[in-house]
Amino acid sequence: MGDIAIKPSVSLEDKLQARLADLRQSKTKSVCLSDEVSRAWIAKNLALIGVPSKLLECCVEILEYMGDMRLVWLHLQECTGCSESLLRTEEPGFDTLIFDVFRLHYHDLVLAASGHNAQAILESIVQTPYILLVEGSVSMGAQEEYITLGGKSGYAEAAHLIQHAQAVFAVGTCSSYGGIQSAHPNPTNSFALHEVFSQEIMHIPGCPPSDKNIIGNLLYVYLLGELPPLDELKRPLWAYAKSVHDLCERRGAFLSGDFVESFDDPAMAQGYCLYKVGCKGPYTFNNCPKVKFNAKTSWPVQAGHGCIGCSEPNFWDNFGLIEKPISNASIQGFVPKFVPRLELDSITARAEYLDESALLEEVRANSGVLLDLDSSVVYRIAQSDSTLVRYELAPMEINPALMLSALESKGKQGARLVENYKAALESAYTSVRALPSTSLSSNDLLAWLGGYYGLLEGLESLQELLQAGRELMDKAEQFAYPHISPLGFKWKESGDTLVLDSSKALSNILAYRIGGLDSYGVCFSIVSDLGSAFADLLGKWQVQGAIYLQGELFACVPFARALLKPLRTRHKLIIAQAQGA
Ligand code: FSX
Ligand code: SF4
Ligand code: F3S
Repeated sequence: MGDIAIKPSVSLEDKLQARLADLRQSKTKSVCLSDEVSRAWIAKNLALIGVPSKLLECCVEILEYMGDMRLVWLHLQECTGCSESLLRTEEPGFDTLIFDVFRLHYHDLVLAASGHNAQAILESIVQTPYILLVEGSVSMGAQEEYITLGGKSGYAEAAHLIQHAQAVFAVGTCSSYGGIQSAHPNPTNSFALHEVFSQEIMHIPGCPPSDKNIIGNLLYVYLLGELPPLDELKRPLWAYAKSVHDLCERRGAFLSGDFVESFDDPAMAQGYCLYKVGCKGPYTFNNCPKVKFNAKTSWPVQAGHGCIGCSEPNFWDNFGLIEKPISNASIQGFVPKFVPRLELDSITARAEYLDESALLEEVRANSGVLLDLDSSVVYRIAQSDSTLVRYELAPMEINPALMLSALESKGKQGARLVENYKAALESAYTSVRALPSTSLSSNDLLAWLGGYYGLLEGLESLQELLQAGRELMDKAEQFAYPHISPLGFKWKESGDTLVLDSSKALSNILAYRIGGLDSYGVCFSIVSDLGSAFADLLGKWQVQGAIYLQGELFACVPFARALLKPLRTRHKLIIAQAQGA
C-alpha cells in the first residue's frame, strides 16, 4: 500500500525510528510542523495511542514527510454525526487538524466548492496518495440509488475510491456494521462496507465515534505506516479493548448494588449506576468514559443516560429496549448479524470407551489436555519434559448462606451489596438465610453452580444443590441474547491444585441481578464466564494439541461456546467418553 506497508511486529519505538529512516531516504519534507500549536496538538494525541512523549520529535518529523498524503471523507447513508463529532475536537482544534497535520482534500460538509467543482476535486484525488474515510452505509441492488453523489450511486463512488486508497477507515457504526439504516427491516437494503468490499477496512464504530478515536487512528497510520492492532471486529485495540463498564465512573455504585430507579431519581446526581434504566455499558467496547465527546465535555453516562451500545454491531436490533436491562421478557427479535458466535460442530465425541490409563495415553500422544469435570481433575502435558501433570480442582464453599456471609464481611461495599440484595430479592434472601450455616466444601462445579442458583432463586435445603446446578445450566441455555455480563472468574494454579478465584464474580452476579438482568441472563453469564476462565487457563498453558472434555457442563451450549471461542481455530475438541459409555 505505497507509503503504508505492513511490517513485522517490533517495538513501537523501533518501528517509528525505522520508518523515519525510510522516509528520510525516500521522500522530501512537504510541510513544516515546527510551530507550537501543531507540536502541542501532536504531543497531546500521541499519549492516546500509546506513543511515549520522548518520541515527539521523531513523530513530528515523520508527519512532515507525510504532507503529500490526502484525506478523502465520503458521506454515504448517515446522519453526519460522525463529522459533527470530529468538528468539535478540542483546541487547537479542527483547523490545525485539517490544514497543518492532515490534509483534508474532500469532505462534503466542510468543502467550500460545490456541484461540478466539488466533483472535479474528488475525481482528481486518485492521482495522489490518500486515505479514505467513509461515513455511512452502502445501499445495494435495486436500492443502490437511495444514496447518490453527483449522479453516481454511493456504491459506485465508494467502489472507485476504495480501489485506489492507501488505507480505508469505516468511521461510525453505519459504515462499520450497517448502523441504523440496516436495522430491521432495512428498507434501503444497506450494508456495512466490509460486507460489500474485500479490501482491508478498519472499523472506528460509535454513533458517533469520538473525535479522539478518529484522530488517534489517523495519527497511528501516518506515523507507523500500518493499521494499529485490531480485534476480531476490526476495531483498534488501543481504543476498543475495554468495555464502557470497565472504564465507567459509576462502577463503584454498580458493585454495591446502588441503581438509579428512574430518570428523575435524585440518586442520579449521587452517581448511582444506570444499569437498571437500560445502560448497556457492560456489553459495549469503547473508551467513551476516558476520551468523552465535544472537546472532552461529557459522555452519555455522565450526562445521565445509559450507554445504548452505539458502537456494537446491530445495536438497534440486538440490545433489547433502550431504557431497560436486557431480559427474555423484553426481547424484540434478535437479528444475528456480526455477532461473533461459534457453532459447536467442531466438537467431536470419541466413539468407544477407554479406561482411564488408555485415555490418558491418548491425551499424551496428542499433546493434549483432559478437562474431566466429572472427577474434578485436569491433566495436561508439561511443555518442558512432556510428562503428564495432574491437577485437582480446589474445594470451594458452596453453601450459599456462607457465600453470602463472606461477601457481607468484605468491607463496606460487600455489606451494602447484601443489603441491596435483601431489598431487591427478598424471598431468595430469606430462604438462603434460613439454610443451615454448616460449611460445605466441594470441588464439584455442578454443586457449586447450585450454590449460585440458590442465591438467585432461593433454596429449600442443601441437598438440592446438585439439582439447582442443573437448573442453572438449563436457564442459561434459554437466555435469548448472546451478551455475556462479565463476572470475572479466574483459575489460578497453586502447586497441583487449580483454585477458582470467584471473589469478584459473586459481587457482579448479585449486582447484575439487583440491577434487573433477569435470572436467565445471570445464569447464562455464570456458565459463559466459567467457560471463558477455562479458555484463559488453556491459553496460558499454550496447549498445542487436542482438548478432551468430560462432564455434564460441556453439554451446556453457552459454557462450551465460551470455552471454544478464543481457541477456535487452533484446537480439536473431543468429548472424552461418549454419553452412557
Ligand atoms: Fe450518524 Fe455517522 Fe451514527 Fe452513522 O455517525 S451518528 S447515523 S454512526 O454514520 O452520522
Ligand atoms: Fe456505568 Fe453503565 Fe456500568 Fe453502571 S452499568 S457502571 S452506568 S457502564
Ligand atoms: Fe455510544 Fe455507549 Fe459510548 S452509547 S457513545 S458507546 S457510552
